[in-house]
Amino acid sequence: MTGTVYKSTGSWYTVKTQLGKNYQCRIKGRFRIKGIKSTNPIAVGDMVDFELETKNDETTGIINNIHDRRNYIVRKSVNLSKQTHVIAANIDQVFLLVTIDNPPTFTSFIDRFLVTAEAYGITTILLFNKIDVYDKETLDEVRYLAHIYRKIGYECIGISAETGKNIDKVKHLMTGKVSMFAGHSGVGKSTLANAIEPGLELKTKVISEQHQQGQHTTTFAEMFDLSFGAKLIDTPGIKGFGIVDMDKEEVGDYFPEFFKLKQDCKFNNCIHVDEPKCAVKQALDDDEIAYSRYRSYLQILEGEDEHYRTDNWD
Ligand SMILES: Nc1nc2c(ncn2[C@@H]2O[C@H](COP(=O)(O)OP(=O)(O)OP(=O)(O)O)[C@@H](O)[C@H]2O)c(=O)[nH]1
Ligand SMILES: [Mg+2]
Ligand SMILES: [Zn+2]
Repeated sequence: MTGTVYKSTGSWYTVKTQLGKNYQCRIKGRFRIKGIKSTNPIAVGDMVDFELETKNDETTGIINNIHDRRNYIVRKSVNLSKQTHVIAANIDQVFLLVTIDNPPTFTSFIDRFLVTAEAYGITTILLFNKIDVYDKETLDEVRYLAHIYRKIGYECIGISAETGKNIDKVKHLMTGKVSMFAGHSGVGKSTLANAIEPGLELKTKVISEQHQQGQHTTTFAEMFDLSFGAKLIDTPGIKGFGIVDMDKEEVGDYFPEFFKLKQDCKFNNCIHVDEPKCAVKQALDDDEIAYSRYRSYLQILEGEDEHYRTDNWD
């Protein structure tokens, strides 16, 4: 039998067949995919083959093969273990939810996420959530960030999962596709999912309860079939985002606005740091490239992991 992984809790996988039947499956023995060293061999979105096994009147599945992935999103933990974890596989697009405060999302995090998505060729749309509670100054910050990222080519939408503002636009973009919701814990991923599909009733948490460290409301990634012909993967909040190993010369290719200028740099292997006649640095001087983007670029180049700067948010 063949199916798609809808949920994974570590040892059990919920696999849905094309006919819409769910099976609880396990992996037998060691299961490794060439080239990826990750803590989870199989992720939500994976296509797998499995055999049924019945014991004591209970039918479960044993996964014996995983189909090649079209793409996947990984994160590297920023703790000492440096292990990578595949968040989801075979996705069409990611909606990265960003909030300015409660919790704060810094550009270093946004940029790291975008680099990872670019590296795997996955379209990312930025959703600036909670615009219903922002004061004028905070809204200006949203506009400024949206301006920076739109100029690069990323679609940006200001939304409120609470009031429903611009939710129709998100639904429209999701139709006919597999979308993943990503972002820090507390940005409103599950609240947005509930606003889009009221029957889902996913668990969400009030902000005051969330201040205890290490608290995630959503603990496992899970895929849902929505009523308007869309698939959604809700994911647990991610904190720091370590970039999976990349060559220094490669990093700039995943900053689309740098990549466009690369051909104008004097040296074709320019990494836009100390080289003379660098088109990227020229564009930075001319305010054509945002300083925050260049700063993120240098951090990634130096291999610095992102350390999330507040203690309360996970
Ligand atoms: N004012 C306002 N609050 C929101 C909005 N969206 C979400 N919230 C609140 O933010 C809090 C966190 O929302 P969740 O949906 O649980 O956040 P999450 O991103 O799923 O968090 P994790 O599952 O921990 O990753 C809840 O109290 C929501 O009510 C919004 O648009 N406006
Ligand atoms: Mg959630
Ligand atoms: Zn250059």
